[in-house]
Amino acid sequence: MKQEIHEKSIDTASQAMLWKAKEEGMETVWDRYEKQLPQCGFGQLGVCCRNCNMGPCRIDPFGEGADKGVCGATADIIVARNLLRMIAAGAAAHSDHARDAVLTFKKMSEGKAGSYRIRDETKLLSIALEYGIAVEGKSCEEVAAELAHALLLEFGKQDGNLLCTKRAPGPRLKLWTELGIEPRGIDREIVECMHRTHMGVDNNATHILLQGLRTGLSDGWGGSMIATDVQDILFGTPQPRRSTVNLGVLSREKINVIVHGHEPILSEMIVEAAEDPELLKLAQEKGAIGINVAGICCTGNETLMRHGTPIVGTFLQQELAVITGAVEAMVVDVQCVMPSLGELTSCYHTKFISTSPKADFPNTLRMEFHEDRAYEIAKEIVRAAVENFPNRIPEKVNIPEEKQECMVGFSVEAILSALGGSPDPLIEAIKSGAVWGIGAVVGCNNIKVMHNHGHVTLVKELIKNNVLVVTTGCNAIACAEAGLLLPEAAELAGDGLKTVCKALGIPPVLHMGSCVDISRILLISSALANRLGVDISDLPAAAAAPEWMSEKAVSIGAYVVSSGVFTVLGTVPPVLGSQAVTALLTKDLNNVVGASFAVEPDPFKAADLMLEHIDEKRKALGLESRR
Ligand code: NFS
Ligand code: SF4
Repeated sequence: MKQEIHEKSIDTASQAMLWKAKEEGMETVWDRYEKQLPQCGFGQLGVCCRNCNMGPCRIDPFGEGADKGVCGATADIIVARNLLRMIAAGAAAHSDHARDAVLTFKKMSEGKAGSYRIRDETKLLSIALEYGIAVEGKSCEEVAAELAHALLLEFGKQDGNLLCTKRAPGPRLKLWTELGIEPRGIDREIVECMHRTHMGVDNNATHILLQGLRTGLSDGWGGSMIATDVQDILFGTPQPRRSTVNLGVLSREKINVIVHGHEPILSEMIVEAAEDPELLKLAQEKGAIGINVAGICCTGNETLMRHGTPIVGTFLQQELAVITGAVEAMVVDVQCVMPSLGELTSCYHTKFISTSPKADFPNTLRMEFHEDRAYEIAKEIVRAAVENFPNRIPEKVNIPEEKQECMVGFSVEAILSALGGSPDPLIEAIKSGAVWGIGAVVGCNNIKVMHNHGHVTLVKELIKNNVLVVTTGCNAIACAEAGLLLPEAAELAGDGLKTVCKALGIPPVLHMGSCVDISRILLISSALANRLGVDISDLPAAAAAPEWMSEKAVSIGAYVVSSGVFTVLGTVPPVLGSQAVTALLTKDLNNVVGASFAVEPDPFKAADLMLEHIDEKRKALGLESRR
């Protein structure tokens, strides 16, 4: 199954870099995928188990070979256990990111992380109140210290439930409590997944999956939400601003520093260090006219929406950025960083700098990041990039022309303020049918899907049908590259949505941030449901992850569905080896949490499924519906 370059990505800048890679004999993720084909059928179905050393075991999907693992585990048990481990890993990634944000916040409050300060006092105070902290007569630092303490308790809590879930509408919270899936301590849920999937513990697929929902909820309404809150307090709550995206944001004359990964704790400092007069002077001495910081993946989304720092690309563009030959430093922290960057950067002048004490990669320059010396270390990193500029090899430099303008930074606060302070105008627009519904489209790129095709096609279909789209993660970057994050993109929307966007001056696709910021989507859903006096599952809303690949996406899927939102997956999760698990996820969950999953690789059909669902919900609310 050899793909031509124009079949690999819808983005012409990416295609150009794939041509360059071919000419220069560079291997990319597309080549490695081809070498993996055909991928293992047992793995695709989720029916292999390595959870103990009597295995590995696998179940024959055709019913001819083994129908049980050595211990007697059936396909249902094995598939459910594997899925639970994916959820645990995803929830762990988001929540451990949150923990580091809270620990930085704590150090800041103790005066031990001098480079950081409180940027959003209002948010600090309102969240402190939510956690039952009295704020009167206390300094911001004192409040911050108490809040940090309360937030840290959420991770290691041994009694009671998470406090963040109280933000969910009453009926939803009640349902979780009745089902026994109201999350307890965040770490506890993740540990319990690992315990339950150990050989000979939890061997009932439904029971296993309920733990999956609870763990997902501890991510969405716990870890991810805490990450968003604390990052807003420390770095500012995003407000709408303009920026540019795609490989063309790399500069020919400036030093290019890419920040890639997920945690803004470091990238915030890099953005600041890139404006340091001393480093700017050094840059000039090295023959550059400045320092250009640009992002990839979610750390990119974080600096994009808070500072307007440009974005180089989505997950599948990380290697292509290096192949431009114009990157002085690829600075990475955690998550979604391909280890292949080690070998690739060594073929160019690019310095591959790994910074997280948790994450090292082949061939990196280790420059470990610690909050107490945050700015100093960020300066050292940027200095390493600046000093690398003279090593750029002019013959190897080819930066694609493509760069696209975008409007980003729609936090819940920003959306409400665009609406004049309350969700009512949006509710009125939904009632009148001008806005037919809300579509949350999120998630990764996956090499199994033509790069950005699923994202862009699905989102275009939705806005054409007057569905207002909210987006995060790599979908947001894909939409930005396709020009969909501009008020002018309202021209591509149906008449109703077009009118609303023009009246408010907003794009039809709202960039709400990084993947942990899907918590913002939960909160806006909660606000709409509360205002309408219904549950989230009653809203004319649907979600999709057209090109998902990460375990984080599995955890996200678990909490979005548990929160009551129908979710369409564009790539097939490894569950089809169990009819019971498949039926549970795609049907039976409806009777449990009022929402379920669907799997639909064709983005047009996926849009239809979402529209159908939105129609049903409109009808149930007594609103005009089409079908
Ligand atoms: Ni989300 Fe963001 Fe992208 Fe997927 Fe990776 S960067 S945290 S996991 S690939 S959307
Ligand atoms: Fe095989 Fe059971 Fe061990 Fe899994 S836990 S490897 S199915 S024996």
